[in-house]
Order: sequence, then structure tokens, then C-alpha cells
Amino acid sequence: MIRNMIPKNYEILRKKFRGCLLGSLLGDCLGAPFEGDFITSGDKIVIKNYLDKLEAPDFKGPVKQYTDDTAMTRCIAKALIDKPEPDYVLMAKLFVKEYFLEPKRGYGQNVITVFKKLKQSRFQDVFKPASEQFDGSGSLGNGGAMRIAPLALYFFNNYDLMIDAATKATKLTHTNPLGINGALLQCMAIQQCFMVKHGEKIDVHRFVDELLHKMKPFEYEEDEDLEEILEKPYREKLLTIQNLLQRTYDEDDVLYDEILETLGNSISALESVPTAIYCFLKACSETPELKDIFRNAVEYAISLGGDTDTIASMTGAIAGAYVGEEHLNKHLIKHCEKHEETIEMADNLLAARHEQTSEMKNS
Ligand code: R7I
Ligand code: MG
Ligand code: MG
Repeated sequence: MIRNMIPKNYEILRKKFRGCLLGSLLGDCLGAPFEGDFITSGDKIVIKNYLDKLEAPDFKGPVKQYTDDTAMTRCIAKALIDKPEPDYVLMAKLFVKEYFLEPKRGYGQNVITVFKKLKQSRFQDVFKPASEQFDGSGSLGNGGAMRIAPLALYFFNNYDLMIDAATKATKLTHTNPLGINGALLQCMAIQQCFMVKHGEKIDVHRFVDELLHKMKPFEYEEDEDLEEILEKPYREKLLTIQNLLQRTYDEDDVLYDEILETLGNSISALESVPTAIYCFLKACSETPELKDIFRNAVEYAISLGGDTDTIASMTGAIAGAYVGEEHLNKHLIKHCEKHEETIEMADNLLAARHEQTSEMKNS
């Protein structure tokens, strides 16, 4: 193999790869203690103090453990590092191995059936067990979206390959279009953070417009000839985000209830992926300093309650890809399980991507 020169932007990419995977880990570890909670105004202060305490230089506390979100994210990253072409049998095998090694990581109730069937069938047809979930309609949970970050990173500069790989990696466990499209939307949001110049502010409305445009081919349209209105659920959510982003800051309490009502905070992909994107964009539009965006986005995601580990993890992956590792609090990182391995994994994923791209150019 002919090694290519390290490109000039390699350092920036490294910061973004690390920021994204660390952001995903932090959101999961920090959000997990609140999973399933209803959050009161008092709890919001508790969450703020909890994060302040963890950000303090000298605070020592027990390691914050990650859940299934990170366990499965790590499997996708490992598969890409080992095999440069996405290998879905390998991904399925890693999911199953990981689950049976550590089953108590808080996995979704139904996805466990997929793991058991994959194992029993000796990975004959890795897409079959997922397609049988929920009487054949497939899971609409956020399990596909929560683990998609490594694919967005690996294919950040090849949109078509990213969409293809994200679809297939999701179909290993989630075949419902809502589950798949949620994973695609999360992937697109992370990838879009690579299109913003490092250190430059995001135009939040343009960010959503681009997502609206990209989601169009994946959702049905209004068909005038048939006089039939077909569904476009994710684009409806994105329009809601546009609307919510125009609201003023002093309406925060009213806004909070409205966000829960319109965007949601549940375990379903439709009621969590757009919520995570909103948490990120709200922080971008209200936070003057780049260094505070990650913390504000993740704190807000946790304060919404419900599926806190997953929504905070997805928010963290997007925010981390945008601001880069240097704007994540280093003390906060140290409290999270396997943070050092996560940095190594991000570097290996970038190296694997670089080698793959170089090979493509040289062949
Ligand atoms: O989507 P999945 O991997 O779960 C991820 C969530 C995250 O919050 C993790 O942090 C973890 O806590 O779990 O797992 P699935 O079992 O496929 O889906 C999760 C749940 O969503 C299921 O157990 C169901 O309760 C629900 N669900 C559905 N309910 C009705 N009809 C998913 N799909 C359907 C459906 O089609
Ligand atoms: Mg979890
Ligand atoms: Mg969760």
C-alpha cells in the first residue's frame, strides 16, 4: 500500500472525530442516571449542579458507566476499523458478542430477540431477524440512530456511501422506515457539521433547511393526482424545529412543555432524533462562545427527561462533531467509562478512513 501524505486538515478532522465519539459517550454516560425520569424545575437545577461538579478540576467520583448506546456504537467503529468496506455480518457478530458479554447495559426490550435469533441462525441471513420484529413491521425504536456516529464520520466526505451504509447497519436491528429514517437523519446532522468551516458559527435555519432537502427522497409526498396525502413525519418535525428556533429566549418555560409535546423525548426514533437536533441547534443559537455549546446542548437534552441517555448521546455526537474535542470539558471526559479507548478508537477510525481513501485514489 502506498501511504499518502497526511492532509493539512488532518488535525482538524482528528479533533472532530474525537469530539463526536467522545460527545456520544459523554451524553450516554451523563444522561443514563436520568433515563425515564420526568424532570421538574428543581431537577433542572440538580442536573446543572451535577454537571458543574463533574466539570470541576478536583472532583473525584465513581466512573459514569455507559449503556447499550455506546456498546453498539463501539461495535460499528470496531467493524470499520477492522474491515475498510462495511461488513454487516461482522457488525452483527460484534453486536451479539457484546450483548452476551455484557447483557446488562440497558438494551431495548425487543432488540434482544434479534440478537438471540442471529446467534441461533449462525448469522445465515443477518437482515432476517430484524425484519420479523413487531409482526414484520420492524422496530421503530431509536436503536439504529443512537449508534450511527462512526458511519457518519467514516463517510463524512461521501454522502451516497454514508446513506447506503447507514441504512444497512440500521436494518440489522431496525427495519421500520421510522427507525431507518431516524438513523439517516442523525447521520446527516453529524455529517453536516463537517461542512461548516472549523470555528465558524452555524446558521441554524440553513442547517435545518439542508436536512429538509436531504430527507425528501426518503419520505412520501403529497400526490395531487391521487388526492392522497402521504406521510412525511421527519420533515414535519424539522419544520417544527424551524418554528421553535424562532421563539424568543424569555419564553423558555412555555417552550419546554411545547418541545416535549411536539418533538417528544421517547424511545422511538421519531420522538428523539429531531429532539436531539433541536437541543444542538438551540445551544448554537443561544450560546455566544463555541467552548460552551457542547455543555449547554447536553445539559438541555438531559433536562428534557425521558430517554435521556440516548437523546443526550445523539446531541453530544452532533455537538462534538461541530465544536471538536478541544471544546469538551476535559474533567467531564475523565469521569466517563472508557474515555481513553474512545479517543484511540476515533483516531483509528480516522486512520482507517484515510487509508481507504488513499487506496481508492491509488487504484
Ligand atoms: O430501539 P432499541 O435498540 O432501543 C433503544 C433504546 C435506547 O433508549 C437505549 O438507551 C435503550 O434504553 O433502548 O430497541 P427495541 O427493542 O427495538 O425498541 C425499543 C422499544 O421501542 C421496544 O421495546 C418497544 O417498547 C418500542 N417499539 C415499538 N413499540 C410498538 N411498535 C419499537 N418498535 C415498536 C413498534 O413497532
Ligand atoms: Mg441506553
Ligand atoms: Mg436510551
